[in-house]
Amino acid sequence: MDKRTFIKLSSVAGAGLVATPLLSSLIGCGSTPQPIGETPDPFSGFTLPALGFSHDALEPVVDRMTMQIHHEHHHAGYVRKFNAALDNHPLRGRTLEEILSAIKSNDLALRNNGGGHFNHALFWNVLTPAPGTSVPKGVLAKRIQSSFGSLEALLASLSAAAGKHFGSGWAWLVQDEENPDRLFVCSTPNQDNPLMKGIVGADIQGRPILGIDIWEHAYYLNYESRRTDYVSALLGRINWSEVSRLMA
Ligand code: MN3
Repeated sequence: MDKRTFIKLSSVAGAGLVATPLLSSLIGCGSTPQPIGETPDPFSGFTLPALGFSHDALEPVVDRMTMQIHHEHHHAGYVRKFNAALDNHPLRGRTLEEILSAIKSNDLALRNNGGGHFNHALFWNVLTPAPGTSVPKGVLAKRIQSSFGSLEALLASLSAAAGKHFGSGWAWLVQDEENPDRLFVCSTPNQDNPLMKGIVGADIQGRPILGIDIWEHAYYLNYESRRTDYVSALLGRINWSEVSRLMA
């Protein structure tokens, strides 16, 4: 897989944008048969990506039931409603990243459900069941060093952003698009993310490379109101090679 990450892959695979029958069949989301005489529509909808691990693989950090509900109900619901919102929408047929960067703030169905799909797909990918086996390396390690001073400082910054965020949302590690060497931490409400140019402030726009779900549904069964405990446990299960791959 090249460095352009799962985002690109999941955009293509999820959107079913690729019109060639070979790739469509390979990625398992080819176009549905069209009645003769109608223009074929290659868009067949975004799909729920599989988890790369079993529901209990992150225990005790994330319990099996939370993981199952989160993936099969919450994330699946975002995908379903996102596809419904794209029906007859001018952005239908565009890639996921294109859609997110073009969403208008008052287009709540697309904003909430498109964001929900992207954010969760990224979230599953940057988690690993194996604690302590992955550390930032290479260019990512250098960028963390130059942007934060140390990995510990980055993790403290993520914990602080997650801890002080009011209500539901996400804490992010973001790559600055103008200066790719610069990484920064921020948080966004609900299912917004730093790709949403028409919605988030210019100071937090960029490429999200690590996201922490701080909705209560992500941790409440196990941690109740102890969000900080959840975040610090989760930060021990980050798949840094995936974070590195997500960089532009
Ligand atoms: Mn969630």
